[in-house]
Amino acid sequence: MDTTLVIPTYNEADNIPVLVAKVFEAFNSKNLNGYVLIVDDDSPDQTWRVAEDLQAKYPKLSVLRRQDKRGLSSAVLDGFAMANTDVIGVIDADLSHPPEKIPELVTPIINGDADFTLGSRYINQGGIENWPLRRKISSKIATLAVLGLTKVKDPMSGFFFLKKDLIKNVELSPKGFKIGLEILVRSNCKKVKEIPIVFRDREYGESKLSSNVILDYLIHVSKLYVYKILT
Ligand SMILES: Nc1nc2c(ncn2[C@@H]2O[C@H](COP(=O)(O)OP(=O)(O)OP(=O)(O)O)[C@@H](O)[C@H]2O)c(=O)[nH]1
Ligand SMILES: [Mg+2]
Repeated sequence: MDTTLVIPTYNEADNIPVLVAKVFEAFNSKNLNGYVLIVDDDSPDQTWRVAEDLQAKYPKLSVLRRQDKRGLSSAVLDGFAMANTDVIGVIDADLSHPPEKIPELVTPIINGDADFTLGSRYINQGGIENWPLRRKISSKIATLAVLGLTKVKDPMSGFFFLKKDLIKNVELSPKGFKIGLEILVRSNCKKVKEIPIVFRDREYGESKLSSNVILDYLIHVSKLYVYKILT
């Protein structure tokens, strides 16, 4: 089984060369056949160009430059739709998620032990480095808000892999920015495995999340509760 890792980017030109090198190193370390697909929303810092230049060095790297769309979840879903491997996944571009953990997340899916795996901050040996207390608290509250939706300990994780078949007939909305949560709830996946990761705050570049995130999040979660009640 081959894997496609989607990397959504918006102004990540400084991060992308470092990340891509680490991702292929991780795939190769365990002899996994992995592809990388960068989905860039026409970043003003020309992340798409930096990514395209890397293609000479990495033949398994593709770049999708979207000039008519914006948004993290829709970028991920467009990437998933383009991927033609059995396993698909996502990682943030800002080196917050440890790429060396990729084999640990991909292998249970290849072996049939899981349909969905995620890098989890909230299980034993997982954690968060250098986040201010304010952010830790809001992340915890956001996680508590979805207790009725899923048993997963870190359903807000943006670092996850799944069997592509899991979402074959599932209608997913790109509106919220927690696309992993959207997939977990709407696919009703039971074979989930959490792998501990230590999440690190970004080193380069700025956060893209606007001040509307809390409201957007509450709307997204409410919709998922309605969905859950109706099904
Ligand atoms: N294609 C695309 N990617 C996006 C968009 N918004 C964010 N991203 C990417 O999605 C990932 C997560 O975004 P971040 O800005 O790191 O969000 P965050 O981790 O909650 O915020 P920070 O803590 O500041 O890093 C990064 O790889 C971003 O480049 C978007 O509109 N389009
Ligand atoms: Mg980030």
